[in-house]
Amino acid sequence: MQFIIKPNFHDALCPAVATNGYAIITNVLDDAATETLIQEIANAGNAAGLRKGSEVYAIRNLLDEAPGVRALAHSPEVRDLAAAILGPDCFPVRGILFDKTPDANWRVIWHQDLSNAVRERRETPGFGPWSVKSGVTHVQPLASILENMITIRLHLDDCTLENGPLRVLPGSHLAGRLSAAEVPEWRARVAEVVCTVPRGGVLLMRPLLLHASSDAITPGHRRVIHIEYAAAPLPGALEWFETA
Ligand SMILES: O=C(O)CCC(=O)C(=O)O
Repeated sequence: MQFIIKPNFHDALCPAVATNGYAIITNVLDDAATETLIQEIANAGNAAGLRKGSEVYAIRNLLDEAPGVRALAHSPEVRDLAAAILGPDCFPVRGILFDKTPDANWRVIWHQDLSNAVRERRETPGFGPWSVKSGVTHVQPLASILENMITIRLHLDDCTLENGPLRVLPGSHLAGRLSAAEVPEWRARVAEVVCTVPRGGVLLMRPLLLHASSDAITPGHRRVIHIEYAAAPLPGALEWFETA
């Protein structure tokens, strides 16, 4: 698979992620890579897609379900984006596909991403509650784990104002894990940014960044490959679900 990475992306990327909690880079995937990934996603969706009616709106455990996405997550080009933030030891720990279509349309309210996928439940101080999603154990870790992660969202379609882009509150990733009461305070204080991203582009975001998205208002796909990276093992006997 071929990718195109803009030269010198590090210059703007690191300060933007540090201050705002997110950054957008265009032209990361070329057209051929994007089409290959769309095919991979379609095949994986047939087997493992979460559906509304007949249409797939998400695929969990994406690195297992789509070998090409695992290759993408480990490719030097994409991994380098994570390494710019986390350092050279980073590795992908979870992959999810998100799509919005006319029949499988959805929204999410303001939230932080608070769950890690792990191999099995091992009680660990500061970790919990636990849940199981698509057969995989998840746990809410200490905030310090989430503060040292980065998510790379690769866009396989143009994501415009019309098809439910992610909206974010810049800087909210610096406030730790927020209580339900703190979320509306952040919304009142900080103007949201709508993250439109062209096909082939990437949105990097810290998991603790407050984000939301609305239903798509025009028909079509809004496919996003969401890959989370970490750079250190989990404490105690806990293990990331994905380690290689
Ligand atoms: O893709 C979206 O619009 C929302 C994704 C989301 O809620 C998440 O990553 O937690």
